[in-house]
Amino acid sequence: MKDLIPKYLDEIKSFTADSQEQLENFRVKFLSKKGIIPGLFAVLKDIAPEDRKEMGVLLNELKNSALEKVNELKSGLEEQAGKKIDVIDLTLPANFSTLGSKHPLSIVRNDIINIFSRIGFTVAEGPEIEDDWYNFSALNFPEEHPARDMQDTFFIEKKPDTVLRTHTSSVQIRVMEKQKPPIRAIFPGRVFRNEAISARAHCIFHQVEGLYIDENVSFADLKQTLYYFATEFFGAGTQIRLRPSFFPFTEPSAEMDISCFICHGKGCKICKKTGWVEILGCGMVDPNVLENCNIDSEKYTGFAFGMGIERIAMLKYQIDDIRLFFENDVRFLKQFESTHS
Ligand code: 2NM
Repeated sequence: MKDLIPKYLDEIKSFTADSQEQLENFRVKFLSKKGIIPGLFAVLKDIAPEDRKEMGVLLNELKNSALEKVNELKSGLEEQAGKKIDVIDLTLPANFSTLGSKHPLSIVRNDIINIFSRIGFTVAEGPEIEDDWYNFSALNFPEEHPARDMQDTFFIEKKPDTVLRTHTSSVQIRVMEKQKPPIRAIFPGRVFRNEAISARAHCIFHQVEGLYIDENVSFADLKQTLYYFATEFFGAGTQIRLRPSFFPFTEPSAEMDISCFICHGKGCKICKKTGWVEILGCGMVDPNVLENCNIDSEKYTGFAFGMGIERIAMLKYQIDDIRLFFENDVRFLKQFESTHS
C-alpha cells in the first residue's frame, strides 16, 4: 500500500482534462465512494498501529491533491466553455470592413490611360531621377534656358548633372532611343518643379504626356487625336481650339482649350467668362529631338502633348485648391469614385 501512494500521487498531479466528461471520470476513479482514495482509507484500520499515523498523513495528502486538481480543472474548463460561447454569439452585430476609395488623381489618370489605349496607345514609365541629357538637352532645351535654373528645377546636391525630372518627356527620349517607329505611347508619372506651394501650384505633381511617331504623321492627326480625347473625357459635344504657343521640343507648338463644360460658353468662374478652358500643351516633335534619338527626321514625323493630371482633376471635380490632393484627408478622398470602369 505504501508503494501505491506515490504512483497515485504522480497520476493525480500530471492529470489534465480536455472535457467535463474526462474530469468526471477522474473524480469517480479517485474520490467517489467506491473510488481509490476512500478504498485506501477503508483499509487503514488493518495497518499495523505504528505505521497507521504516517499512512494517514500520506492518504490525506493524496485526497487533498485530488480535490485540488478537480477544482482547478473544473474552473479552467468552465472558463474555456465561456470563451467558446463568446466567439459564436450570433446576436452580436456582424463585423464589416470599411473599404478605401480610389484617389481622384488615380481615377483621372486611369480614365486618361483607358481613353488613349482604346486607340492603340501603350503606357511607358521611367525614372524620377534623371540626368541633364534626358530631362533637358535631348529635348532641345538650349544651354541657357531658364527652366534649367535652380529656381525651377531640383538638382541633386553635389551632382549638378542629376535632377528630379521636371516632366515625363524624359521617358519619351528613353523610348525613342530604344524603339524604332512607329511609336504610339502615353507616359504617366510624377514630376517635380522648384515652385512655391499655393492653391494653384505644387512642387510635386503628375503628368500624362503622349507621343505618336511614324511616317506621315501630321498636325491633322494631332488635332483629331486630341479632339477624340476631349470628347471622351469631357463628354460628347465638347469643342476644342488650338492657340499657337512655344515649347523647346515641339515646332509648331500649341495650347489646347476645350469649350467650357460647366456653362457651355455662357460664361462662368471656371472659364473666367471666356467660354474656354486650357487643358494641355502639344505640338509636332522638333526634328532636333528626333535626331537626338537617332530617328531619321526626313523619314519620320510625330506629335506630342502633355497635360497635368491635377489640373484635369480640378476641372472635372471643381476642386479649387491643389493642396487637397496631397493632404490625405479621408473626408476629401472618400468623395470620389470612377465614372469609367
Ligand atoms: C508638352 C507639350 C508639348 C512633349 C514633347 C515631347 C518629345 F519628347 F517628344 F519631345 N515630349 N513631350 C510635349 C509637347 C509636352 O507638355 C505640356
